[in-house]
This record gives sequence, structure tokens and C-alpha cells, in this order.
Amino acid sequence: MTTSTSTQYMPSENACRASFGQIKQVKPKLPLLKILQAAGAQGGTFTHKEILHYLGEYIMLKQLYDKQQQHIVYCGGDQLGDLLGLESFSVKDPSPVYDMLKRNVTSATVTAV
Ligand code: HRQ
Repeated sequence: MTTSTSTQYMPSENACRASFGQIKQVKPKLPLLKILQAAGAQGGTFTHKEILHYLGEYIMLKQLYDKQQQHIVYCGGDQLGDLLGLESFSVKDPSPVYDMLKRNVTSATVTAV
């Protein structure tokens, strides 16, 4: 007989727990995946941390940042701008990036370590 005391989380609770920085794999939708792959990403599932890393690589690679004020990114006319729906953004206010992530990933299995 098994003593069923294992904690079961409601899906909504899981969603709340899976905030940035937690080990939670997500599947980027195709347009975002293309950007990540252009920056050297491999495979189809990533953590949020990895996605932000590859976004940074992509911004470097395509030289989308302002050369004088490097916290500013000009993404207008780029596929990144299409995803964000913006011409430019600043790392000082990265909320558009997070919003874009929320819209452009689907949840994958949580990897237990
Ligand atoms: C590379 C080089 C730059 C030389 C930028 C994106 C925003 C990651 C990608 C981010 C935002 C918030 C947190 C973590 C990551 C907490 C990338 C950039 C850059 N200038 C702005 C960059 O200049 N990176 O927006 N990310």
C-alpha cells in the first residue's frame, strides 16, 4: 500500500511558481525560435535564462544596440521588432521583453534536477 502524501500542485499554482529564474523549460514559438537559433541556440526547449542569453547574443550579433547608449536596442525593421511590436526598447525597462516571452512560449515539462 502506498501512503499518498506526495504534494500535488494545482496547475495554476505551478504557473505561479514558474517565475523567472526557476528551472522550468519552455518551448519558444517558431518566430522566437528562429531568432534564438540565429544566435546559436540548439534544440527546442529552453529555460527563460537561456532565452534571455540567446536574445542578448542575437542583439550583439545583429548589432541592434545603440553604439553610444548600449542599453538601448533598435529592433525596428528586424524580426525581433516584429515580435516585440516595438521600434526600440531599453534594458532599463525590459518589461516588453518579458511580455513578448509570455506571449511566445508554451510550457514544456518541468525538469527535475
Ligand atoms: C547585448 C549587447 C548589448 C552592447 C538587450 C536583451 C534584454 C536580454 C536580451 C535582458 C533583460 C533583462 C534582464 C536580463 C536580460 C534582467 C544585449 C543588449 C545590449 N544592449 C541591450 C541589450 O549592448 N538585451 O536589450 N535582456
